[in-house]
Amino acid sequence: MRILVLGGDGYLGWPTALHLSDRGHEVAVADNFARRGYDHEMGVQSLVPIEPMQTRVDAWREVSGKSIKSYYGDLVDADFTYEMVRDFRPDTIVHFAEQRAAPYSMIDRKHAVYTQQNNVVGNLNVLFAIQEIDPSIHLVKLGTMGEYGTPNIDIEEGWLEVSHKGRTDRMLFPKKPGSFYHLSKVHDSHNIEFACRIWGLRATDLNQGVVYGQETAQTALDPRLATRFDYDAIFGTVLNRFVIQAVLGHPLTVYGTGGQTRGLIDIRDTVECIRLAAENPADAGEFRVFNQMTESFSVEEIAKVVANGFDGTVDVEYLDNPRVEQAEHHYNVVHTGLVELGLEPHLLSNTLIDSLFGVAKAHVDRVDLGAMRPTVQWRSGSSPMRADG
Ligand code: NAD
Ligand code: USQ
Repeated sequence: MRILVLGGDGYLGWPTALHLSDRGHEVAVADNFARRGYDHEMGVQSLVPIEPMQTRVDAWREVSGKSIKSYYGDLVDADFTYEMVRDFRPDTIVHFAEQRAAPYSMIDRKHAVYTQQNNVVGNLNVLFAIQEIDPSIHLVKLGTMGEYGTPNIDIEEGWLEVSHKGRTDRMLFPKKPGSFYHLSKVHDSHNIEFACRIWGLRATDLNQGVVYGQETAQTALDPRLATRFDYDAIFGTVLNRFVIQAVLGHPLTVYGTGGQTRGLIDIRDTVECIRLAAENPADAGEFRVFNQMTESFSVEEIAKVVANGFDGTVDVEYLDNPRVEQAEHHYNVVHTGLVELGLEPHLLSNTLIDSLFGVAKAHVDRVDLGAMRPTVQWRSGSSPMRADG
């Protein structure tokens, strides 16, 4: 299969490209390197050093004998997007290429507008390119569990049978997202469902939970193949941050009471879910949704898992929650679709945590503590990016 990975320089896009190439697919990646630009903007860097794209693809060719083609450009630029799709002629497009940090989208008006423009317009350009160039291309789009929010009913896989005043219909599951970033994903989902319904496109929307971990079978083959590992309060995700905080002797920063519950997934399962979705495409006209998560934990439980796995003292600090989220709530998610396709989940275990502690310890001198504590306040409308900024 010819698979084009948009956002192929990112935390998840790069290991996914390697995994698909390893499985014998013809892979190309595309990126505008915006993520490396946010690092400059915020004055931070990935905990694990990452190589430029050219070095990455050269290293992969050296290690595996396989080549990955690379496109440099911005999906918001429709000419670039169309030319790339015409040139590579993919069977599947895997779309990771969005601004993905909730706190970044909540810094101020400028960052909220950038996030929604980048994400919604880029995704629309991809949809139009597919429709005009080859409507049989399967779009595998990264959505997020946060599109649903935390409703007081069980969360289904994308669709809900609704009975109202004696009549029933199958509707998109209601959305109650928690940031301008999460809202951009809701807008994307609606645009994709519309394109499937009106143009007959085929798409899989993967509502992914919070990802943890840093290594996959392929990235571990050579340090030049490493993917990024973010720890700062804007791009670092909760479990990865707690691991690094434990290693630093920094208290784990639990927001609020830590009663908020989220779906989680191991990075090794992320890359496998993408392969399964790509190799088992949605039908023409089908908007298929999978909830791409394997376990649920409250933030306090995540802190306990990390503290119990670490061979040293770990303190937990309960901070006033900078976000607006429910402290205690119902959370029961259906996530059987990917398991039915063959996913065998890696569940959160001390083995993984141990290897993550090792990664963090090896690079701990690269941590900038000024970027550790949360500064972006959901209620404020305008926040500094860093404690010292
Ligand atoms: P990331 O920021 O590391 O990677 C995204 C990549 O897309 C970056 O390399 C960036 O430069 C590129 N990009 C952004 N806008 C672009 C544009 N307009 N044109 C071309 N390239 C562009 O993010 P990630 O953690 O790898 O996440 C990838 C996707 O998965 C995102 O869509 C995110 O919403 C989704 N997701 C991530 C997580 C997680 O925990 N990391 C969880 C659920 C869903
Ligand atoms: N949290 C803490 N302490 C921290 C960091 C986070 O208590 O130091 C809490 C947050 O309040 C939140 C939860 O942990 O309740 C998750 O926060 P996060 O920053 O790990 O994840 P989130 O902002 O939800 O975003 C991440 C990715 C995003 C993806 C999303 C999946 O950055 O791209 O869409 O996870 S989901 O959460 O399912 O929507």
